[in-house]
Amino acid sequence: MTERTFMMIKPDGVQRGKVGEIIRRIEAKGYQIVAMKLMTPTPALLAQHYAEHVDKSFYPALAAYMTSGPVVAMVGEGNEIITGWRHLMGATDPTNALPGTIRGDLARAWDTAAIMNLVHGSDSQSAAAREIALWFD
Ligand code: RTP
Ligand code: MG
Repeated sequence: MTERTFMMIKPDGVQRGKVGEIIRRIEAKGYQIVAMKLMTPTPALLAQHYAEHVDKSFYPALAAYMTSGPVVAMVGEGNEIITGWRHLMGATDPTNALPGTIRGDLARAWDTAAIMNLVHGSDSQSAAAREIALWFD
């Protein structure tokens, strides 16, 4: 089923020059990028985006990481893209992310307060709809 998801290259991906490599992998899979912009998230936007995490102990570190510089916000479209993009990203913790995934191949498995893992993808259809509406007009 063709669907849309919200995809993001996080600040470490932009700062470390991984934008081209990550977009290459998205396009190699056959997914279409139907919207894209470079922007630095405000703390308010980030708190809405990560509403499920705002009360967690790691949230201050996550907010500092995610507002540290520009991100690439994208809407992707393709068959089963919500699940497929999560597979392309790999596991949340780069230590556990398998080789062949973006996080497994490119993220640094450093011990930092926030897990810096290059990319984000919506985890359900309801999250995708909510996040696309939040990040794009
Ligand atoms: P995302 O939402 O960014 O696509 O990542 P995810 O679903 O794989 O992971 P999630 O559990 O939603 O966590 C969101 C982001 O918060 C950071 N995090 N840090 N220090 C920690 O224990 C910790 N746990 C999560 C990561 O950047 C993670 O991607
Ligand atoms: Mg998540």
